[in-house]
Amino acid sequence: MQMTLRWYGSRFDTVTLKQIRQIPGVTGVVTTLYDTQPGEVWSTERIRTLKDEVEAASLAIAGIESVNIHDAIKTGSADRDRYIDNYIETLENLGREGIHLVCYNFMPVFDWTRTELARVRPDGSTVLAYTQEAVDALDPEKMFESIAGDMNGTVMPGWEPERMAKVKGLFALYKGIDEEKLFANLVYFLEKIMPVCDKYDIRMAIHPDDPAWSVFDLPRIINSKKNILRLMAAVDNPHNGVTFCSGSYGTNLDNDLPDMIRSLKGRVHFAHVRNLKFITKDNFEEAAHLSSDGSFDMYEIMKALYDIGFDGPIRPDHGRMIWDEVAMPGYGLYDRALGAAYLNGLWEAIEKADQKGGTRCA
Ligand SMILES: [Mn+2]
Repeated sequence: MQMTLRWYGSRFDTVTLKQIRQIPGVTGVVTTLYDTQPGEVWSTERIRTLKDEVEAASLAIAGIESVNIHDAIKTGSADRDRYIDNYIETLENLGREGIHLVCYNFMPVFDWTRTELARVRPDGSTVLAYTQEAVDALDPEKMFESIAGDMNGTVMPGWEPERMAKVKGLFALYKGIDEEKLFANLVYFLEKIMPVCDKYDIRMAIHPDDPAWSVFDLPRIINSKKNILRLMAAVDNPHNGVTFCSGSYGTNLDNDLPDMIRSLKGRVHFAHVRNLKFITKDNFEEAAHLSSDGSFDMYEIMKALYDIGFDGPIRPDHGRMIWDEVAMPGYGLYDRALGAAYLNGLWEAIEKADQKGGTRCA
């Protein structure tokens, strides 16, 4: 595996490439052209500039998170092929620049949902949190306003103010799109892009829905073992793979994370590894990566990744806000650096135990 950090680009991120380079064991970033709109073609020139900047800091671009999907593709509207053609052009431009991993999601309207961005934990750190009760009490159109005050002046992915200004229209767009239609639109999209992925060896890695159930009656399809395996079978090409995000699949306690990883052998192209602390099954908050700080056994998650021979990029996911850092919620430097160091430690121990005579039990 390759340890990485997500980086939003020098114009948007409070964390610098120089800082990332100094986290032990981190050799790359997963990044994006944060100011492009879904549906826009990424030019070779801009990709190259981004790559040069990352490489000048002695890091590599391990993948793109994300190339976002236009709503026309998700809703299957009459003009979707035009946006798919643009997506293909972006993939070609990325492939020619030697970038072989693209993370994306297929969630309608909201990329991810949290009801608090700065819940205080017993140790005084602040974290993102979710309660179903708060979602049920909320008018979805007011979702953005309810959390915007806690974004520390940053623009959070999927919650861009321009997009949120159109929330009412977005809900109208998805009227009549149920889970089966959304799934069919996803399969249509993947079938169209697989030839270019085959040509340039681009691994597409779908990010799960977060939380892993329907919110505001919007359809959700990438949320369980059954559903993700259905997608893998529907487009049975190794370039159709997943971002295994423990914190997203893990929102549903029915998801057995190590078992899911093992069932996805060969299709896990990217891993987001983080911990959650459950108060009740509908009320959870993000925790430090350390197993004992949350509800997940992080060793078992890393062990499962090791056992399936995972060799892609991995990153610590959201971090707590600690040590008075002011950054995008979830994306500060300090706690993610601690997370990377901890995950690296788990991996080293698993690897050495295996080399000393243990066996891989894939
Ligand atoms: Mn994730």
